[in-house]
Amino acid sequence: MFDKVLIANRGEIALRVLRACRELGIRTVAVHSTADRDLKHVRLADESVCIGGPNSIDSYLNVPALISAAEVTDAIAIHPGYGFLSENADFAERVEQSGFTFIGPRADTIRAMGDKVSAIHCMRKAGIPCVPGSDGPLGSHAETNLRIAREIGYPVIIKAAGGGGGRGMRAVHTEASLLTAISLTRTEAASAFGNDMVYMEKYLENPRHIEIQVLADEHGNAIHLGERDCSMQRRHQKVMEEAPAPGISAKTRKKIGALCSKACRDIGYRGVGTFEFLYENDEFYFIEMNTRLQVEHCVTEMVTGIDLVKQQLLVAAGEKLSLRQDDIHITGHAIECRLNAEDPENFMPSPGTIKRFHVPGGPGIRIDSHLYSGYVVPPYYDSMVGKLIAHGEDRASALARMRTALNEIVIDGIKTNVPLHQSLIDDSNFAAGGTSIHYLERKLGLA
Ligand code: MV4
Repeated sequence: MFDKVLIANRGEIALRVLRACRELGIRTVAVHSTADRDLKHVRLADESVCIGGPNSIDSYLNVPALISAAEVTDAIAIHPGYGFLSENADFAERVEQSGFTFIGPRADTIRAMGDKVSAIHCMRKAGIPCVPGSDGPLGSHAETNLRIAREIGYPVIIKAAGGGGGRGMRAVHTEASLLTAISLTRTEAASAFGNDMVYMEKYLENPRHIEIQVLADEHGNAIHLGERDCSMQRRHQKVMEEAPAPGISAKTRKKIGALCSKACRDIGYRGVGTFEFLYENDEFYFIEMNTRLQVEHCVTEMVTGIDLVKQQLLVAAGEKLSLRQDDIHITGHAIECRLNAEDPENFMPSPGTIKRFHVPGGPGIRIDSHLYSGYVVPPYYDSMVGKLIAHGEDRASALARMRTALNEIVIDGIKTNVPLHQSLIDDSNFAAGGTSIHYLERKLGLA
């Protein structure tokens, strides 16, 4: 196992990774910006290094500073967390070229999945069901593009190969607007991603977002840990996630899960990963693969009893997976509420000093947060300040525990989205389960 790991992230995920390292007897190096000296994990880490100014570009995205910090502290491996450099293939390559282990997939896997056209190509070849579409990038021939859309049938969606996570896409409802939509998406993609490649898919109008968690070692073993429903989102920011997804049978889980683990073996995947699907009329359609640990990994941990971060560290160190598919059982139901430092009315960020922080407790309650009384939430980073997770023997019990916990939690001094979660937990459509990706925005009157 690694002797020392550098945690190239901040906030709750840096703390989560630190805890997993501690359990495995790994020493930790925290890196932080000048605005983040008082982060909880910085105090708990064995060593810490200030790597630059408050803006992410000067610190958490500063590759030379991160590599130098690993060099001066004699770290063996670098954990990228999520966001920042976690899906940057060039960073993974630089880490490995500098003699450290990147805790994640190989750089070429990250690169292949980062290009959405190439990701879909890989997955189609591996037998994963994909959205009917252009089967490759669109060319510049107008008649050909019109014919592709006619064959798929309207509505269609134009997406940038360099996009993902909701960036660089445009739905097209009529033939009259197709060619303009292609040009506009192409131009935006060129300036946003430095890549003007675009592709076309059938536009699914009311899907759910269901993703499959996978875990693979570098010896050709891969398993899946079931699915999560992440449909409750606003402007491509997930608000609540749950596992298992309402209405997905054990038989369906086994079928789609087996396809994902087989695809991992086919592409030589290593580490934790997520296959993102749209789910409509009882069918799964692959859209993207995430090559990082995700924010919502906790709901999978709660229903499987597996520590995904520990597993991630073990496979990164070259160990063989000790878990087999038959060892994986889904027990009960888990829900996660993302806690954001934001105004619950207008969603504007609400940084500031935490005057009081009281955490809820009791059976089945977990809180992953770096907050403490007196901590100052800086204005420079993502507004997520933690996650509240409730597990119960079934969905109704998880919901009841979440309702109790949301009533107990105290975060004074800043505005948070706790009131939004309270209204959602009491929403009758959410309680019924299986609402679409558009539900929350429509409820809020935004769409
Ligand atoms: C789609 C789609 C409908 N049809 N693709 C948005 C984020 C990116 N991961 C893919 N996205 C979508 N792709 C087809 N063919 C609708 C979305 C979409 C969405 C997907 C998942 C979660 C939230 C979403 C919100 C709006 C649109």
